[in-house]
Amino acid sequence: MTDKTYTVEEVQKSAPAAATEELVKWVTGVANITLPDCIEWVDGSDEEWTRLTDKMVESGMFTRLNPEKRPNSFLARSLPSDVARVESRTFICSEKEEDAGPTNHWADPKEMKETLIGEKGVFRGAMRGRTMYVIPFSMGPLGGPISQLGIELTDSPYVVVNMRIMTRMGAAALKLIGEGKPWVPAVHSVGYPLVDAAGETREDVAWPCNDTKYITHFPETNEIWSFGSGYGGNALLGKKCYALRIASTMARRDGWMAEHMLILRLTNEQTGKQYHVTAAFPSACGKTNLAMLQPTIDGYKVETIGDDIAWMRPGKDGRLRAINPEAGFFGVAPGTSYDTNPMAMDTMRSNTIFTNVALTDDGDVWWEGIDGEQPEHLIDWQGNDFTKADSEAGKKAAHPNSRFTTPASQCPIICPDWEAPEGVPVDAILFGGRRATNVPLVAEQYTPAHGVFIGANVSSEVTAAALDVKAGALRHDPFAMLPFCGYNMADYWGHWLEMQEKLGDKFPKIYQVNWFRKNAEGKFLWPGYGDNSRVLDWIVRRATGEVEAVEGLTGLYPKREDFNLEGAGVSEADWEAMYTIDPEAWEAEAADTAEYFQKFGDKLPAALVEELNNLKERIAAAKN
Ligand code: SAT
Ligand code: MN
Repeated sequence: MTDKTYTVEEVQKSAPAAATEELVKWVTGVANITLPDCIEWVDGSDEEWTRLTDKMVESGMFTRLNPEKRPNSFLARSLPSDVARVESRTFICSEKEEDAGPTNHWADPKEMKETLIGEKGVFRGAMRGRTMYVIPFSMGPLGGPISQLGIELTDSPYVVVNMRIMTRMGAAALKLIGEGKPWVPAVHSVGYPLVDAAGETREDVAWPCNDTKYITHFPETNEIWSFGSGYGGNALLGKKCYALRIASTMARRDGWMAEHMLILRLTNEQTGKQYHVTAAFPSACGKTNLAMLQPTIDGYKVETIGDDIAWMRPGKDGRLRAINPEAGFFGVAPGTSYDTNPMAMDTMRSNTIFTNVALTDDGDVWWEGIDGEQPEHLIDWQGNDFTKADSEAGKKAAHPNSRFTTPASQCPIICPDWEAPEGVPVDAILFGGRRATNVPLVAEQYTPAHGVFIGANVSSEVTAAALDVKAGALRHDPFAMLPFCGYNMADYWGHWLEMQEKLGDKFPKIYQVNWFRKNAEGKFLWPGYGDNSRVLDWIVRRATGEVEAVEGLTGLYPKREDFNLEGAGVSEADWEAMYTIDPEAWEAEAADTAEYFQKFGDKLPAALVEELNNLKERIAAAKN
């Protein structure tokens, strides 16, 4: 058979008037590699959403949820081989290997391009029999000074409708591109063509994907090419691929920061004073819950700005200003309930896409940890009958990394300024991970460089958010950016130190937090969730100079009498246990840090070596 080939003139005719010649040429080029049946330029309209979701219900990719319970909402079930990010298949293709650094998988850009789009490249004919969608999108409020544009080409309608929730997608973004604003090209294919090179056809499946996967980034040319997966961060290329990996390299070049952080506003209801806090935690460690926190102590109000990514730039006043580049939340479903995160539950009442959760007999969603009794009968995330006996046998009805994609604008406590193009001024930065031992509830930096040391030292017990990393094991996840930093991690630490230097005392103070410490019986010492407001309260009172801190081994600790534990159900013994800092255990931590730092050779900033020495000195003093 002879494949359809596209001419620039033909593609131009199908394109909206705003499409530039450069864009049309690029689209034509990719179409002539991937060979789709047709090209569709998406506009982000309601009509388009309805048409695509109807089509997916018809094809079996989507199950429409009961409109009386969950209006305009859908369930998708992926294959067990495609349920999360695949870190081992994620590549940074910089010219020099050392620019990807020891924490990334590096590939030579020329060789990778050959693998992707060479004569035998995986993208060759990858879209045969499918529609190629052209998705113009903005990360951040349209036209804002911190925002950036992109175009994703994809053969997945699932990606289109998810991108509509997660980004500002469609005609308005294309208009800005048409006006000559720079944009990042991103190409995605599920890698499941419906026609082969010989013209043989095959039926589509509910979740097309490919066992071969490549999630690739070319930081020098700002390109993204992703093949073989339809899931989350592998496929919604505005998110981790662009807003973190590519953006982190752009940010280093241009003097800003792209971070794996939530953003919230905390208002003191007595004084009316507002504080903005950003916080980095590894995937599936509770960023969404903290972003939507319902304080258990009086006097504070929390409003949500973002739950996953923060782009931060120095403002005219010299302070760091943050925007959420996303427009939706792609949150972990299991464990989310009216008890743990009522605001997330209310956000997803309608217009939401659920992936890999369970289905109830009345057409609603269910997952482990949701409110109420487990129904007698469910359909699990793989489409099988599921009863309480299955739960008792240890099976899960929802996949541990099952997700909701839901519009941020529907969050009842979304901050009125969440779309302020110039962002909000950041007052404090938190770093945390899941640590059963050693790390106390909250510690403040001694100095800005010590703050960077705190970030560089984040370790966390691995969650289900990555497919190919053993869950439960402790791993270093500096700044919660291990899977997301697009360049050498040691250079990234250097960039933080430079930004601190540039902003001087306007740079926000850094705090280490840990909600996950356990006692000897394996029980969590800290209630977490709404009670994390107590930690924010202490941080704010530090900022106003109202309370002093005590010098501890890993940072500045709260004085017990300054910390509001009233009604928290935390005993004095629990508090003691959270602040038991064993110098021997920290000696082992410091030795481990020293070994980890060695990976980075002479790129490791001297300031971090000094901070490690300072820690060792504090340990030695504590042992005496
Ligand atoms: O990368 S995803 O967007 O799939 C989710 C995450 O790991 O935070
Ligand atoms: Mn994340």
